[in-house]
Amino acid sequence: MKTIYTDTHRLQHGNLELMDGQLLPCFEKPERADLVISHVRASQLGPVLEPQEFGIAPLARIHAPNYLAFLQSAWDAWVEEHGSDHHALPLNWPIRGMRSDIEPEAIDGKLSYFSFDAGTPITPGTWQAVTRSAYVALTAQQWIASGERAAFALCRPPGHHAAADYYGGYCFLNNAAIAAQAFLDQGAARVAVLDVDYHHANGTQAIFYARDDVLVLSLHGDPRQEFPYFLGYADETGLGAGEGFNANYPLPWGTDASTWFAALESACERITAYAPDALVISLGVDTYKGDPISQFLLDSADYPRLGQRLARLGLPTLFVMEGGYAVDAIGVNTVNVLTGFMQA
Ligand code: SP5
Ligand code: ZN
Repeated sequence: MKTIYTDTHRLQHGNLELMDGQLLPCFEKPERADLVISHVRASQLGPVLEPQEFGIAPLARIHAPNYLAFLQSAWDAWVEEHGSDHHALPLNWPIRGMRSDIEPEAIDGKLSYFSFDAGTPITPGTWQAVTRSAYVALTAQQWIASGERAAFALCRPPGHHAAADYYGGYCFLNNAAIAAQAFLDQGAARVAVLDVDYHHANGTQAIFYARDDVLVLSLHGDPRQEFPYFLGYADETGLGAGEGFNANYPLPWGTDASTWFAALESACERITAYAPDALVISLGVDTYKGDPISQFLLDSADYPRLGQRLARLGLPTLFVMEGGYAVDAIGVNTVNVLTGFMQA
């Protein structure tokens, strides 16, 4: 299996995120992808290739023009207002009854208008890093479109919390959604996106919620207990033409492998019934028992089994890297999924 990767991810290197009442060093840090790529290289998985350039068009198939314009200009606008000593974080959000329909002029207002958390700093290299991360996904998608059974897009920053016009949860551009749309634009009739990251795929869900050409499925920490709290319930099944094409599997804190794999089995049955032309896996390994911000109990030896089950779906499969914060283990766990897939 080919891996697509670029060092450009290191340009997203935030200093601080708001967590547990403190400004803590960012959990979503360059060492994550560095560890994964070094484990890929040490394994027999296959070659590592650089991404190609795709310009703005495939990003604009998913994201709103004013949102892309904001992301591209946000750091410069921040520096003009606040200088470059601190990375850009939002401060307040429009809760019930406040206006959320007008993009403010001031950069602090814009940051809040386009974000949903204070864990996702914008830095000097954010735009460069996030566009290259999307190009990693698009390059891997092209390999599959040209006949590869599977490919691994080692994206960083991750993408699944980003919607058409908002960022958060360490995500800015929805790499998996951009790749899924590319399959459709190249002639696929149906694509399934299965998100196995610990957190709900709120951005991917929102992007495709009213559509029947993308089936979105997500296994995740129950939003009653877990971030992002305001989406990911089981009764969110799609809207209009999209009714029946969204499936959530919320699971409680402390979920172990047997419960998690039972939910995976249900999701896999839904995918088989949908009979998509391609499958995108949003691959987070923050389901690991040692993850510092998550509360599931999967062990490293469980990840090959995930890859094996996905291989049995028999579909062209694009793996897109999402979360996973136990830096010591994320290389092993990620490569375990991929080698499990290859061996099946
Ligand atoms: C891509 C991805 O995995 N994003 C995850 C974003 C999580 N953001 C912070 C969640 C904080 C939940 N509380 C953790 C408490 C740790 N003491
Ligand atoms: Zn996650």
